Amino acid sequence: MTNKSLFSSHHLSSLHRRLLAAVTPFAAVTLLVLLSPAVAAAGDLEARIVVPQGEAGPAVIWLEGLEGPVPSRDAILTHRPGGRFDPPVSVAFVGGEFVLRNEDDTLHNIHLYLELAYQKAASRRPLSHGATLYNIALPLEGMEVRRPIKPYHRYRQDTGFISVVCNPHPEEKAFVLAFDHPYAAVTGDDGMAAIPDVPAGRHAVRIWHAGKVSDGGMLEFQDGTATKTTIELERGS
Ligand SMILES: [Cu+2]
Repeated sequence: MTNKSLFSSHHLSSLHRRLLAAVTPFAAVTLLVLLSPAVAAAGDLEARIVVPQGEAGPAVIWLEGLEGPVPSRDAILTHRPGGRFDPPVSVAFVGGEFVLRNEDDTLHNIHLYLELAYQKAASRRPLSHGATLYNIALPLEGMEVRRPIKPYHRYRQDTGFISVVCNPHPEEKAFVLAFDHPYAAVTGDDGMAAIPDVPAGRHAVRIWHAGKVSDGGMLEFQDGTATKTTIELERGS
């Protein structure tokens, strides 16, 4: 971009033109960036998710249709003593790794399935769990195996989320939702979830809880302002 095109921009107020005229060309570019409405600050989402009475467990909240820098973070899934999966519900980010661990002194395995919601809807012989992503045997305490989180693992309405089961112990279950953007979080024990730095605009909210995805409506985000919302999930939604 030449200086001429910078100065002729219709976005510039007369004050900005005078400021630009008073500084060197290099500084003018810097100043333009600071004043440009395209360089938006972002706002945080603070959500409280109320699950139906009698139901429990974490929920996952995310924003649809946004792109952003994917966190470089691994998704750790551990078999605790007794065979409990920890955490029972988590988010994973494409490009990281699943870290699959056994901290129990007996054989467990970690079997990740992609739900394949479209296959369940379309087939007369639906797969009970979906398609296998990874099926890892962890016969010894202290074992750890890593596997990549791939782009096709990400949550989409037609492919669904990831169910985790232990084949020898069918009661041991966990759930993972993988994303290729940073705008997703799991609720804590208090039902709160925070998603930082959401770009300004109106975005669609989705919530996963107990194996079901709910539409959380549209939320408006403004630069530098926290958006707070409480979402009450209905039974069977
Ligand atoms: Cu097990």
